[in-house]
Formats: sequence, C-alpha cells, structure tokens
Amino acid sequence: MFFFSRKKQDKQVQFDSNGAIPEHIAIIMDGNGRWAQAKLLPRIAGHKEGMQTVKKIALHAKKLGVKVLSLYAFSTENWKRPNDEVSFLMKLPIDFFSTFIPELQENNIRVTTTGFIDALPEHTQKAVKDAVLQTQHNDGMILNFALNYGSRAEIVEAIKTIAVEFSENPQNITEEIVSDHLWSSHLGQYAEPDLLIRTSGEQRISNFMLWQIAYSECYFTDVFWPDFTQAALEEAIAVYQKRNRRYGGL
Ligand code: V0D
Repeated sequence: MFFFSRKKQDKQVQFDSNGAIPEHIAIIMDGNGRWAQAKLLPRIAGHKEGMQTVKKIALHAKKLGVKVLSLYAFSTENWKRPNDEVSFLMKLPIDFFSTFIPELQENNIRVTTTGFIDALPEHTQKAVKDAVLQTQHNDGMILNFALNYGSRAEIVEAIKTIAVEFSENPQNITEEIVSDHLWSSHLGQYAEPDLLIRTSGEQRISNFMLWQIAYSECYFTDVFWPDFTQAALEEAIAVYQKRNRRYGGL
C-alpha cells in the first residue's frame, strides 16, 4: 500500500540546534562544473557560484558553532584541467579575499591553509597569505582551505621529516608523532573531522585527509556544490546527530 512504500532514505531527519554539532566539518566541494553544464554555462561560472556557496556555508557553520571547516578547494590532480580553467581557479582566492575579508573579521573567522602553497602562482599565494595573516588573531572558527592538496603527498612529507628526526630511535614513532607532522597539526585538538561531506553524487574520498578521517562520519549528497544551502548543511548535521545518538547511546 502507498503509505508503506516510503523508502528508508526518504525518512526525514530533524536537525537539532541543541544537539551535538560536529566540531570539525570537512567538505569535498564537488559538482561546480556539472552545475554549470546543466545550466549550459561555462564551467568557470560554476566555480564562481561555488565560491559564493563557500561564503554562505562558512558563515552558517560559524553560526552553528562549528570550530573548524575544512574545504577541498584544489587538489594536486586539478592541474590536469584545461589551462584557462586552472588560471580562473587561481584567481578565486583574490576575489574571495577582496570581497569577504570584512565579513571574516566581523564573524571572528580565521583562515588557514593546507597543501603545497609554494607551488601556486605568486598572485594566488599573496592573496592566500594575506587572508591568513589578516585573520590570524580571530578565534571564532577556522576556515581551513586545502589548496594544491593531496593526502598521500602530505603523509610522504611527514614520513621524510620523521625519518630524519627518528633515525636513531624509530621505535619511538607513535600515532601522535605522525599526527603532529601532518599539515593539519595547526588544528590541534580539532585536527580530525567529525563529519566529512561530499557533494555531487560521487562516494569516494579522493585523497582528502586520509589519516584524519579514520573515525569520521561520511555523508554523501547528490546536490551540486553551488546548490548546497544552509538547510543542506543542517540536513548533513542532522544525519550526523542521528548516527551519534544510535552509536553513542549504548
Ligand atoms: C573552486 C568551489 C575559495 C570549489 C569553491 C585556488 C572550487 C570555489 C577559495 C579560497 C575555489 C582559497 C584560499 C583562500 C581564500 C579563498 C578557492 C580555489 C577554488 C582554488 F585563502 N573558493 N575557491 N580557491 N573554488
């Protein structure tokens, strides 16, 4: 009968603003190109709209009490994209910086980065470093951009340093030592995401924070990143809250 036909996935989950809010949320912001193609727009139009979503979601995460929001903005694989698309992406931090700094300050949001920043074009590096410097004393929330980031490369870099530091006593290498040598070490107690979100339908991790997501709840949605709303973020948190109640309540 029709009233028994609702699928499991259709069940409404209710966001509870007094419930547990994940302290660190990491997001793979996928689907900007697909959003644009669906609208018969150039892919770069999707990236531009995606940047507006970054602003909206960062402010909403801060309002909900999130401590760290990590966003996968550019992977080490993204260099393979057409030149004009890469050039456009490299201008986005400049755009972001010039239009969003006042709001970052008003909302006490600190910008940090993770990835090979030194390999980015000079103008991109300058915008990123300015954003990091000008917000370095804010302590309301950390907005952590993964730029030219790859998790295996991050782990290899850590191994190189640890190999030198511990050449005499490798038996002293612990999980904590490894964590302390990853690019996420600046996040301290919040280095590991509680919730990982990937938009646009793919259900893969794609080399994002592999070590750090060992215990993260993963949430996948078909929504393209430019269409991801405040309500969509609350829906993801609601699913997280429901899982927490189930597993945490034993
Ligand atoms: C495109 C959707 C903000 C995903 C969001 C260089 C891909 C918009 C930044 C940004 C990108 C990075 C650092 C910073 C300030 C802003 C950004 C890139 C791509 C790649 F300090 N959005 N954004 N960076 N997109």
